[in-house]
Amino acid sequence: MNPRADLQGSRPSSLVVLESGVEVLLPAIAKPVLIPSFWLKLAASKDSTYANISAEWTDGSNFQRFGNSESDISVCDSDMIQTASLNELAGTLEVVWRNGLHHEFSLEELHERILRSEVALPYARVPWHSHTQFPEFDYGNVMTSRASLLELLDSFLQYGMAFLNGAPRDESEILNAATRFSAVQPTHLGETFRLRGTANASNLGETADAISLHIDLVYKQHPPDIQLLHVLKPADEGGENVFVDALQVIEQLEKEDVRLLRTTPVVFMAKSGTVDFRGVHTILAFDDSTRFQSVRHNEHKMVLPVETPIEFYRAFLRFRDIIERQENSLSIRLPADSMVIFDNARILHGRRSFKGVDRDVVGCFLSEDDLLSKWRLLKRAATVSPPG
Ligand SMILES: O=C(O)CCC(=O)C(=O)O
Repeated sequence: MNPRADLQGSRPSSLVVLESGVEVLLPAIAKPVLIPSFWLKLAASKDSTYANISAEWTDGSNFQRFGNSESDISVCDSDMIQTASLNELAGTLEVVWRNGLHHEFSLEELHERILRSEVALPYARVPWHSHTQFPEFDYGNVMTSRASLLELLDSFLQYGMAFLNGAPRDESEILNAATRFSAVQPTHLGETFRLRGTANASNLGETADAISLHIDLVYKQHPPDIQLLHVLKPADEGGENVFVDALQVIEQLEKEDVRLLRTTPVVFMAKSGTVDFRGVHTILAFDDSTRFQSVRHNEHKMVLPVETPIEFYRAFLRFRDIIERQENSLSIRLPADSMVIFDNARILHGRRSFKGVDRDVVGCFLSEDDLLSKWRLLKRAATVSPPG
C-alpha cells in the first residue's frame, strides 16, 4: 500500500488568497485553515544538504533552519502573497510573493505538516478508578510481536499503566523489557533497584512496611518519567501494590483546591550521608492550555516553605483524603513473573505491608521520550502495513 494513500483524499482543496496568507479547506478536519505567509516561507526553506541520506540517521531528519540563507529566503511576518493557485494535476500549491519569489509546495507535504504536528497530545488519556478492567498482556507476545507491543503501549498511554504476565524469573530480565518498551533512565540507584525486605534496610522499599501513595524520586528536580516493576516473588501475605490515577483525583477536587495545589511551591528533600537532593514542585502541574502535566507527591519527603499559606494546608489535606478514597485506588497482589509499567508523573503508587522477608521485586525507570518514539514508529509501521 502506498504510505501516502491515506492522505490523497484529504489534500487541501479550495483556496482563498488573503493579504496575510492563504486559506485552504482541509477535508480531513472539515474546516478552512489559514496558512500564514511566513509559515509557507518557512516550509519553503527546507535545507537540502542532507536530503536522501538523513532519513536513516539515528537522530532523523527534519532540517529546516529559520530563514535558511542557502535558499536566500528571509522570513518575516510582513511577507505578502501576490498570487497563489492550486495545481490539482501536479498536486502542488504555487505561490508568488510580492517580492517576486516563487515557490511550489507539495500538497501532500503541506497536509502532513498541518495535520501531523503534535501540539495536542497524540493519544487520549482515560481516567480510571477502582472498577476499571485493565487488559493484561502476555510478556512473550509483547517481546516478540510488534502488534502486541503496540497494543501494550497504546494501553499504557491511555491509562498511564499496564500489566504483563509470564516474564522469565530472572533479575536482569527487566532490562530486556526496558529496552523493548523504551530506554533505561539510570538514577543514583543504578540502572535497576531491588525491593527486598532486609534487616539492614537503606530505604522504605527494603522494609516490610506499608508505603503511602507517592511518586518516585520526587526529591529530584527531574523525577524519572516511567517506572517498571518486575515481581520475582510476591509476599506470602500482604505486599499488595496500590495505584491511583491523578487524572481521576483532579476530577474530584474543588477548582479552588486545584488552583492552590498547582500554584504553591513545595520542597521535596532527600538528605542523608550519601545524597542531598532537592526538588521544588507544585503538587499538580498543568501547561498553559490547562492540560495536566504531573503530580508530585510524597509525604515523607515534603518540606513546606514557612510562607506557605494556610489555605494550601487545607487543600492538601483534601487532596490526601481524595487520593486515599477506596473508589479511586487499585490494590493488586501482583503474581510472580508479572510486570507493571506506570507513568511516574500521573500514577501515584504505594504498597501494603507484608509478612516475611521473601518478597522480591526489581525495578527500573524508563524514558518517556524513548517510549513515545517507539510508539510513533510502531504506529507509522502499522499505517504502512496494517496487521493482516
Ligand atoms: O515494593 C513495592 O512494590 C513498591 C515500593 C515502592 O513504592 C517504593 O519503594 O517506592
